[in-house]
Amino acid sequence: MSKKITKRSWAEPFKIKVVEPIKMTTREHREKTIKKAGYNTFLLKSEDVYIDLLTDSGTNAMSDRQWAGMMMGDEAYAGSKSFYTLWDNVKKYYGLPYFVPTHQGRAAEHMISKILIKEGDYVPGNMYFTTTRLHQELAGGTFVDVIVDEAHDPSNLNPFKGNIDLKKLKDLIKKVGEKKIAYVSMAGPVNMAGGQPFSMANLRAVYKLCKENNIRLWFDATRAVENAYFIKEREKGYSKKSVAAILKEMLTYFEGMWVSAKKDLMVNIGGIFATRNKKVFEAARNMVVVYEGLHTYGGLAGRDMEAMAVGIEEMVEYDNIRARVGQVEYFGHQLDKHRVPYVKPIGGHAIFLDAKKMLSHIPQDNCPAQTLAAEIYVDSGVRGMERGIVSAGRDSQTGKQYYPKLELVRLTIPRRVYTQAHIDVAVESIASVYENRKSIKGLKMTYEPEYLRFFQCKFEKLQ
Ligand code: P70
Repeated sequence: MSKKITKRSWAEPFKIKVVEPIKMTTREHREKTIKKAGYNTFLLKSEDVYIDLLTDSGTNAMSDRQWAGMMMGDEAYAGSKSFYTLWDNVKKYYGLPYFVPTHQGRAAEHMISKILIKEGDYVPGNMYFTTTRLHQELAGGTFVDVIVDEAHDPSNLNPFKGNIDLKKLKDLIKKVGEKKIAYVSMAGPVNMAGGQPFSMANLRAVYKLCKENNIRLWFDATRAVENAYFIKEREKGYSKKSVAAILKEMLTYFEGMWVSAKKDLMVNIGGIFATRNKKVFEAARNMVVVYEGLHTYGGLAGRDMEAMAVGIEEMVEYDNIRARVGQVEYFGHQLDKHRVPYVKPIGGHAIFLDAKKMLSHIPQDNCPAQTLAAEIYVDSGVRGMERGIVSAGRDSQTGKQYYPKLELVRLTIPRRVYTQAHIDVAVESIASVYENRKSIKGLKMTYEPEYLRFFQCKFEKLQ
């Protein structure tokens, strides 16, 4: 007699129509290619990678509807129909009236930083993000981390480790005065903390505090749909609300947002700058013509805007976001079977291996996460990304090295691209590297560029 089935499986809400071949290489080949790349996974050629978990940015599979939209793109220099189609969906799904397209997220970050930050200002936020902080600093601001302490502890199970610590924010306001705070920069889920969300209750409290002190509140909504999904799953009072309704409610608390559309929107390129503040909008619309292109295409082709418009509709579909986060959860649960340490709770877009724990014999100065990412690549051709001391970089004023508490390797899942079998291969490889950890030695940096060094720096293996 078979056992009674009590729990049903879920599956992806799509089937595969087009495939792109990938191929496994030999260990010998990978040893050569990673050495040539200076042990930096960003410097590998993608043809030398088997399963690419470097990022979910621009690496997503578009739907047939999105591809059909590409054919409908209006490539007019001014007043493109595709721009208006996209603007309609920005209004409808994010609820913000004013919109400027950009070629990707950091272009929108550049604009908001230049518009709102004055020399000597502070920009508090729930943990830094590399490009976000750099643009804030280049505009003359100083980023201040006001995320809850739990975010820095990979094994703390708080379901909302992306929350802002209100006391930290209040203390900063008291110390520097509200006039010195350009805006509060809130992201969700928090990428560098392991894809951890903030709660609606926390957002409401932050909004109230900002309002009382006349401080603007801005949103890095790059993966906001994942945050909305976590609110639905984890926060009291939200289980019956749709992801779309939660997303829209989140946006009511912000003056504006920037988005890297290469994530939630499941396109290969694109960014959004949107706000309810007409003055800020006018400044952005004027700035975009200097750096990006006319305000009705902002560095994008008409077809890109068409694909983004469809992506907005698909990103909030429950089955879609559940399968997306579900695949990350599956990855984590398989790793649990091998007792591999990673950041918990499992985040929205990636598994973040705890390299500090996995390679506890390697001092932080010898870059345990950078080392681990290189070792996994050599073992199986699976590519991940360092998120530790190398990514943290240096204080822009003193040049001193930052020492982040988290030393992680991010294995990011592109949306609608890989199957469960690919995840199984990645899990086996990580488990095997973990088993053989004692023989692994650290790295020494040999080349360091000035900005966002993690993209291009190079290393040598310690003997
Ligand atoms: C990633 C990508 C991009 C990103 C983001 C958040 C929360 C803004 C942006 C910028 C790409 C990346 C960027 C820097 C270092 C490594 C990887 N994140 N805000 O893989 O958007 O890339 O479109 O300019 O995650 O996480 P864009």
